[in-house]
Order: sequence, then structure tokens, then C-alpha cells
Amino acid sequence: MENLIKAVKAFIGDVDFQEPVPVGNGHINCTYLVKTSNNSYCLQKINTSIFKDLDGLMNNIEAVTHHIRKKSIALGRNPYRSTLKFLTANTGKSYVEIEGSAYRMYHYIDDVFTIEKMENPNHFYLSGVAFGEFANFLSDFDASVLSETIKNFHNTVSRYNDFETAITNNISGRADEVTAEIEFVRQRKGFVSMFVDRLADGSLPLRVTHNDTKLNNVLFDNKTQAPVSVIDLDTVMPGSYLYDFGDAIRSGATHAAEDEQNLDIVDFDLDLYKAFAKGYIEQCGASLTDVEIELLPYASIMLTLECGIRFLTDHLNGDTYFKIHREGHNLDRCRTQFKLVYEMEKNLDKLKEIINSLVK
Ligand code: ADP
Ligand code: GN1
Ligand code: MG
Repeated sequence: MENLIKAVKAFIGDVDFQEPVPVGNGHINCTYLVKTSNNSYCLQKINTSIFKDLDGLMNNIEAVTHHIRKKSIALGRNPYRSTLKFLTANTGKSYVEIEGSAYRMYHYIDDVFTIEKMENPNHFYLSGVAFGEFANFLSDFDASVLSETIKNFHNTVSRYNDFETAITNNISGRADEVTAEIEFVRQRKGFVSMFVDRLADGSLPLRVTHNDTKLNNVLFDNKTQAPVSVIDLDTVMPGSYLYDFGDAIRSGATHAAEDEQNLDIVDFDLDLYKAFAKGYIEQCGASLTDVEIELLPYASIMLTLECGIRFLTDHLNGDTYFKIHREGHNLDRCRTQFKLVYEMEKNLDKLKEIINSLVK
């Protein structure tokens, strides 16, 4: 707590504030709400074992939020709500380092909610609108100014290789307990290069994308239910529309939580799929290339498989990447993802039909 308080003071000086209170359910950073008599802020301890180049990371976020803010103002929106607004610390930078940890502070957006588990298809449609609009806003952003904050983030081949290394090293000693999950991944070895190959040969275009389009990275307005802001901008980098589309479907086209232990209730819901796809394609469909359209039905399978592989790899490595809250948490998360992959694969023809009906 002492360091959190030091961090807040580095940003807002001597103004009185209430003790920071943890908020949200992110797997990576630690986020706190800090209230003064006039303002609410998020204080975030940045996960520096994942994000090592803090200047590169914060430069990316400053540039991207500046770009989005300009577009939002032009549309008559509130610039403090439509994207994140970071404070500058007494060091002149947008982060401070205290005893080996790094912190940043930005305006808390009031009267909003996030969704952890999808209940209402209209919310998922609106998430599609939010992420599709995000893609559009950044379509004229100069990608050359962006650092790659996590190398090979959605390179599914490199994720597969990390998984094989984790089995070989077996640091946790858990490899023998997850033979079925290992087999599930190995059966799909031929599939994991589908997007990587098309990016490498240039037939799939690189775009500036969010790369972490999970449900709880959109803030919705309490009163109007409309999406207010896309948050969690640490991974905004050159990527593919397929990543953002696929990862959003992974987290939202089911009624189950990501860590649900009862796999019988982990469903893949085609109506939810269609709702998101409609919102997303309405916003950025006009710029999709033929190859993107052809690969879009595979996107949720790829990104869900990739995420499951990452959870399994972390389980094998002894839970060093994703925050866990119970023994076996990453394995539970991996199993929900593989159940979803299985269901998506069974429905591939329907996914193709849905995409085709929306792009016409
Ligand atoms: P992580 O990388 O750990 O997922 P996020 O930046 O997504 O961190 O923040 C975690 C959670 O904190 C979000 O899911 C959301 O609930 C809440 N949150 C983050 N930023 C804001 C904000 N500006 N206003 C309101 N809530 C926020
Ligand atoms: C992490 O930060 P958060 O919780 O929004 C992860 C995503 C995973 C997701 C799985 C930087 O997202 O890639 O898909 O967990 N973010 C990072 O829930 O690794
Ligand atoms: Mg998040």
C-alpha cells in the first residue's frame, strides 16, 4: 500500500485522496480506483515481467489514445470518456518506477460496467460495434511509430513451439496429468500456421489492431448501455483483423465464464457469434479484403485454440504468466477454451454461412 500511495502522489501531488481500492478482473496488471474530492482515477501497476520496454509501451498508448481522442472529438463525443487519458508524473513521464515496480495513472471512467460473462446478445452486438469502430479509427494510424510490446503475441506457431518446450521442460511436473489436453493441441499442429503463413506471404494484410479484444476490455454506459470506450491498450500493435474478431468471439460467444469448471455448460452460441459479427462487419466490413473474408470463419477457432495453448503452457510452466486465484486455474481456463474450439470446429459451415450473409 505504501508504494501505491507514493505512486499516486507522484501523479497528483499533495491533493487528498482515498486509499486505492482494487477494481476489475484483468489477468495481467493490477488496477486500483483512487478517488479525490473532485476526480476518480485508475492507478495501474504495470506487469513489468511482461512489458519490459515501458517507454515503448507508454509511447504506443499515448499515440493511439491521442489519435482516437481526435476522432471522438470530431464526432462530438466526450474526450475523457471515449478513450483513456493518462496523467504525467512529476518525472515528466506517463509512468513512475518505485522499488522495482512501475505505475501509471489515468482518468477513471464513471458510470460504466464491464461484462465478464455474456448474457445479452445486444451487448455483444455493441462490443462488435466498439471493436469494429476501434479498427476504423486506427485504419489511418501510422503503424511505423508503434513498438512491438510483446513479440510474436498472436503468432500461433510460436505459441505452439512454446507449448512443446513447456512439455519438454515440464517445470511444474504436471505434464503427465494433462495428456488429453496435450493430444488435443498436437492434433491441430497443421492448423496453427494458417494465418502466420498468409501474413508471411503478404496475402493477409497487417493492420493496427487491439490484440486483446476480450469482453471486459470494453466499458459500457450504465444509463444508455452503449459502449463508451475500448480499454487495455497495452497490446495495440500491427496485427490482423482476424485476431481482434477471433479473440472477441472466444470470450463472448458463450454464456460460460472463461474459468468455468463444469464443461457441460460451456456452450458456443451461434446467435451471439452472429450478433458480434454483425456489429464488427457493419463498422469495418467495407475495408475487409477477400482473403480476410475467406479466413474470418477460422478466426475464432485459431484465437481460442491459441489462448487455450497459452493457458496450458502456463499451467505446465507453473503459472508464471496469467494471474491465478486457485490451484489448477490455468488448466480450467484451458479446458473451457478447448471445449469451445471443439464446438466451433463442428459449426464451421454455419460460421461460413453467417460471415457470407453479413459481408454481402
Ligand atoms: P488488465 O490488463 O489487467 O486486463 P485492464 O486495463 O483491462 O487491465 O483493467 C482491468 C479492469 O479495470 C477492466 O476490465 C475494467 O473493469 C477496469 N478499468 C480499467 N480501466 C478503467 C477505466 N478507465 N474506467 C473504469 N474502469 C476501468
Ligand atoms: C489477458 O489483460 P487481459 O486480462 O485483458 C491476456 C490476453 C488473453 C486473456 C485471456 C497481455 O488479457 O492475451 O487472451 O488474458 N493479455 C496479455 O483471458 O497477455
Ligand atoms: Mg483487461
